Amino acid sequence: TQPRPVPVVLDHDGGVDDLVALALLLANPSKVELVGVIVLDADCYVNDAYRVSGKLTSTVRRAAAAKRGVHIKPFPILKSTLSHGGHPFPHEWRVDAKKMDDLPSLNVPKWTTGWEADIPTVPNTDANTPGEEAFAQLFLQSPEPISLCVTGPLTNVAYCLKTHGAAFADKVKEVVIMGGAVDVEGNVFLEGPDVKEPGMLAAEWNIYWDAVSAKAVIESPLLKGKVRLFSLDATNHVPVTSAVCQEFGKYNDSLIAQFIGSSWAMCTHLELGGYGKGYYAWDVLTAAHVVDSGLVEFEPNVPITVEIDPTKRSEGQTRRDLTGAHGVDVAMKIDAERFYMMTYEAAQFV
Ligand code: AGV
Ligand code: CA
Repeated sequence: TQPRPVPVVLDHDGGVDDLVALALLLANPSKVELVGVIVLDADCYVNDAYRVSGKLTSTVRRAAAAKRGVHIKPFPILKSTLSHGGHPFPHEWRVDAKKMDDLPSLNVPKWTTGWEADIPTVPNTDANTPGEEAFAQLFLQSPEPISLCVTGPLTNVAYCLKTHGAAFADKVKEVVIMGGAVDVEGNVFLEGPDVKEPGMLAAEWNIYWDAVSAKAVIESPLLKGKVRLFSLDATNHVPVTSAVCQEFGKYNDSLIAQFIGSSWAMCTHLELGGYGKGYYAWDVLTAAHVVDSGLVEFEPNVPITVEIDPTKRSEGQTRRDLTGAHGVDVAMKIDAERFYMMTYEAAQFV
């Protein structure tokens, strides 16, 4: 008999790959039961990414019921009110969710009309409850531990730990995080008048955006043994190339293939270099682990410390710290072929 699908919450920040990660989770209802999604105003403008999350969810849910007789339970989609002014993501990246909101595959009337009404609220919360608190309540009110997949900065999770402590942490089965760069270069390339020094920084963007929250989560004693880190060490193995993108043309009769293919097509120009230096399936790989835990081998219990000193050039760096009390599991060996195949399979779901 099939094992029961694992309950999963996705905490994302509306980048192209965050939303492709949501598509991957939605397309695997026999493995994953999404019980909630929260959107953070980091690598997006939160209202755009909220709309994309809602329309994508309604599209896959309604099409799965109509075409496959598969019933995906509705789940809350929340907007975090938290922000962090320090290091905003570049505007050119943050507008990607707005472009995705206009994709034809997300605007098929029968799949999206009235999508807002498909979204339930979290029990015991109302319209005045901030999204991050409703997110905490998803865990507190759950009868069983939930797998938490975080594909943006760790701001919401740090809020939950700070506000609810062990009551929250006890309901977390594992926290699977896209973030950091352990043995490889970071990806925060900043130049300009407001930057300390031009050139490469040591940090990865999700950690850099809110290093204090990242430190609180990655070094949390309450989450000991539960943190799995998908740093650039792993995600560097899954570039989004034109060849990968064009493969989705084979499945163009499917809505999810159209959605992923056209979303990736907005990113492949970064192969050419310049600012940003390539696009990767960072968050999709991270989500793929909760669908199929056989995809990745971890280096277990790596003691990691997060640099939070804003006067240092290495702010946001995640480095090995041999004096650390306990470590996190860091994804190191990736079966990239198997990963890409998973995305092509998901593309054909509806
Ligand atoms: O550092 C990777 C994280 C992932 O969560 N994000 C993008 C992914 O959603 C920030 C980022 C780094 N480089 C980027 C990013 C780029 N070239 N475009 C957009 N976002
Ligand atoms: Ca992201």
